[in-house]
Amino acid sequence: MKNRIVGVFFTFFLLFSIDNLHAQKVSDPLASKETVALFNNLYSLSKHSTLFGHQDDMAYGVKWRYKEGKSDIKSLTGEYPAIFGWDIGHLELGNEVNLDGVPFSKMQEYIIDGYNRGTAITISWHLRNPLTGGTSWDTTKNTVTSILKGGSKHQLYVDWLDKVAAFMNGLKGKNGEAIPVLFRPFHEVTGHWFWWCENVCSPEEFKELWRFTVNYLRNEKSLHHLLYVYNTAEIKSSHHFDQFYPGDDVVDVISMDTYQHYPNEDRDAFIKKARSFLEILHPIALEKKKIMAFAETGYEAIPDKQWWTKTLLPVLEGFPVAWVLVWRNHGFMESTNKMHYYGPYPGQKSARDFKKFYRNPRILFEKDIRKQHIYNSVEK
Ligand code: BMA
Repeated sequence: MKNRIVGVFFTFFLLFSIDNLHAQKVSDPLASKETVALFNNLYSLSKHSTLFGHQDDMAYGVKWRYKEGKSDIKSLTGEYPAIFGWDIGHLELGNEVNLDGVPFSKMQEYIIDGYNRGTAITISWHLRNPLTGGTSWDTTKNTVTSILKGGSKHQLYVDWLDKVAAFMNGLKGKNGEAIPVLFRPFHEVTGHWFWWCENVCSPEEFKELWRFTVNYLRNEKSLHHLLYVYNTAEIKSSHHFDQFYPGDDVVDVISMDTYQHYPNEDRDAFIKKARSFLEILHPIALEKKKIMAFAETGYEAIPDKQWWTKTLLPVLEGFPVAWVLVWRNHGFMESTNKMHYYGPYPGQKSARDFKKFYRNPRILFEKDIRKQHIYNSVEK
């Protein structure tokens, strides 16, 4: 009898351990409890739901700037998005505003507001070229080499990381807890337009840069409220994805960005392209037990009145995408002489269709996500 009881206990213990061995896990062993909760909640929610996100949503929109409580998405649906995207480009210069003119002090307030609403926060970083002083789009060769250990600009890069750490440390909830951030540095690595992209940076250099960055923020600056989002542009194969992948211990989310281009890309072509990338990500995310996301997308000025239900929803169909984020609503852009926005607003051509998209039970907005209490741990 005693042996049988021991046997039963042993079996349960074994099953429990095996299950734990295979459970999804945040990459930072010291991650704060809200950060672990966010990771676990997004991981499980993604099986049936996708958070809708918008870049710079609270700061400005088409034909308005900095109006308290305003948001193009909210004006249309009555709700904010479920995830807010922000960019800290130019923080490294010590500037007061980011590369698109958003004051960092306001950005911190918006992030805190978003967190208090129970929504998720993601941050990208269009940092300047540390070698030349140019923009992120200055693809001078060997820029990455210059900031790696031993490089002429390494110390400058470390100083920049100190500024990032100070900003991240300023994000605090009501009880003094750090606000978890889905941090997406060095995005679109498989593109060819940033100084860290694959055309000007080898896989080894990229991985070293990523690992240095994460380890510095995690171990030297003791930031334990960041989830790291690895992000590609176009991906041709799982091998292509893997080439630049810096390692499971420094990545929590795997994601890609892709946009529909006017006028030479029709609906079917875009759906096919975006799905082909997600098809590559999907088995990798499953195998690694990482969260999967569609970190940036959109169709500039949304010329297709059914873009949301006839293009974006079919792209997502069948994939456990935790969030999909559309880029910023700048409005009229002097430099290009055209409208630059990706989210709808009242009266916009796709507004009606967006409301349909909003009502789709799979797509989550502010109120849905608040109910999920993503920063509270749950027994899985
Ligand atoms: C790009 C455009 C730019 C902007 C940059 C960073 O896609 O929106 O105008 O400066 O993102 O937000």
